[in-house]
Amino acid sequence: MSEEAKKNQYSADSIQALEGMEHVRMRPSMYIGDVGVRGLHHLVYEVVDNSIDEAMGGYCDTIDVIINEDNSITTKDNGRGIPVGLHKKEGVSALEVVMTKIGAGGKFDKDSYKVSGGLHGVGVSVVNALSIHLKATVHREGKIWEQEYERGKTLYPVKSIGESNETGTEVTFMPDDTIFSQTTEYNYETLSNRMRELSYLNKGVTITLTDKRNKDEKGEFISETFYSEEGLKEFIKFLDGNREPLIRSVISMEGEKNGIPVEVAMVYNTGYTENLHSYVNNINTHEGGTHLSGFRRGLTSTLKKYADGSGMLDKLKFEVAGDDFREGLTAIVSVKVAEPQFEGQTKTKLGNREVTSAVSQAVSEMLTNYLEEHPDDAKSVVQKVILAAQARHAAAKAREMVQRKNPMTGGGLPGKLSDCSEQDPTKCEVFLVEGDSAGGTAKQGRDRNFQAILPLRGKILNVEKAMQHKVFENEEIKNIYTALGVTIGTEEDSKALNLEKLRYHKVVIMCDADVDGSHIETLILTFFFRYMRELIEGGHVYIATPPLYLVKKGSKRRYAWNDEERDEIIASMNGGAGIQRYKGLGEMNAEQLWDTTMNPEFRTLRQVSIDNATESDRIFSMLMGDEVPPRREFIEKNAVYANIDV
Ligand code: 0RA
Repeated sequence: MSEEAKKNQYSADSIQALEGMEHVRMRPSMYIGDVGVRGLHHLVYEVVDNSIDEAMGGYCDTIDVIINEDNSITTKDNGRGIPVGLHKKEGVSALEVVMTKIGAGGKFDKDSYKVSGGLHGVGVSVVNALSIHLKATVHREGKIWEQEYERGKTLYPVKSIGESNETGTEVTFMPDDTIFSQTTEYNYETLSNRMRELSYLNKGVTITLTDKRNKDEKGEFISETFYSEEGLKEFIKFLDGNREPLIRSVISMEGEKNGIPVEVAMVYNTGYTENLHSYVNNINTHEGGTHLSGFRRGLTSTLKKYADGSGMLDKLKFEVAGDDFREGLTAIVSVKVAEPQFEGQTKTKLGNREVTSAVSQAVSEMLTNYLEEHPDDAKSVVQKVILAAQARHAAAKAREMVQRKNPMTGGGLPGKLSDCSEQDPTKCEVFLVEGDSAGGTAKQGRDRNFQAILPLRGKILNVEKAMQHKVFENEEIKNIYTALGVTIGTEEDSKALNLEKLRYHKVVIMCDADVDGSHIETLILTFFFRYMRELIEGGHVYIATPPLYLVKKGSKRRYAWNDEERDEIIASMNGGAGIQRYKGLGEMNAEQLWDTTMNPEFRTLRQVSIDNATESDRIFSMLMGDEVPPRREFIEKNAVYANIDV
């Protein structure tokens, strides 16, 4: 190539790079999912994932994440450091290529074992493109190197700013508030949960999170260090710590099957829920996939074989089904796949076929060994399976009753439901209201064209502690099923939900804004989480937010949803205002309830989503489970109401 041609080639490439970066800024959601709270936090995960990659290659064991005072983020690792030498093809430093070329990531490093990398696996350049300012500092080859960028544009060539006998990479970035227009404020809990999760998924790596925005009582910055010696085994103990164990120890394995690294840990508790969590390349696969199928297959075949051989099933009059083996089971499956195919609505379902048998084999070997070595535990598990099978039979009968009463099968709607007249479910809303009196107000206040009211009597059943058939026998829960028009249960999965005939696309939980109301809200959410998760995942579940105060002066009436708002309104009225604190929905009249809480033009509905199923699961088991002390501690720590982000 002539010099001229080379020059042209170089500028052509840099234009392409620029276009790539511009494209990220034009269509950020394509790269990071969304530009809300989730996307904002995704930036941190993206950078940390690169450090985790270094750790997985065995080059790094310490990662620091700092939320700076100004809400910018600093991450540091002691890996090899991003290469700084000339990148031949691009004609600039490799560091600059990694930082400014979309998809460059570690491509020029084919030998390294690279399987991590965010939900979208897009690389640090995306973070750079979406930051007002980013500074990269690399310790490598005896020197400290530095380069800075603004909205992804290089400010100066990579330069050496000193000497160093260490290696590692440090990145500080400030998210662009013109892109993250909703908020650029980082949530400590969210980052803390993810760092904890990462430390369990990558044992031996020390991850420290520090929040320089806040100090504790001793005047030190809020900080946590996560380190796991035993990985998933400890993760299980963390998740299941609030449940009563059925067997003595956590069953776990770690190894490679057909070239696929597989890690599994599981334990049985005395409860009735099934808690399976799966990861691919450190990403939580909410929708499961081939690795989870492999787990189920291995578990069922191994336990069935053992149970058959034990003779314990001989007196059972019916077949044991797949579900029965998973009651009271908490398990985590983590695999590393070189080229993962993600499918499903939220692209969190693993599609790679070859993974099923790898995990299935791994689980069979692990479990066969454990059962042979722990006959007492094996017996407890088989007994539990038998009980589950019996309960399933009882539940099937109870469920039949629910189905029979289903409007689609001619059973009619619950008597307490005040239905709306609109027939198109996408336009319909149903309010689940605590108590008959509030139900009455809501019924008067609503727009009967598209809003239906279902009053629920007092505290609904705590499904966390109840066996399945009790759940299906419960009057309020039966009403919810029939009112919503959803059907349940297939042979394979007794809780699978059919949403095709959902009668309302918005299901709104409307409770008092006090401790009792919060408790009821949590009970209903627990039920949805355990028995109608698809409803939450489909974005159909909402929480109404009634106001806390009415501020009156003369004929002026204004509502406040918190103390701050209340004080502002009082100030704006120049004194003399009367304040009424609403203790419950019942204290509002129909018109007030409509104006503040039900009218789509003025109300605020909080949509319920499952951001982190693993954490939600742990919190529900803690809030609603048997072990009282941790629950009390949690509730006390979180003052009046534990506002769970589910
Ligand atoms: C490309 C190649 C190599 C390392 C990295 C990237 C790297 C990236 C990041 C991002 C944060 N921390 C990081 N640490 C390393 C390989 C370097 C070599 O071969 O020496």
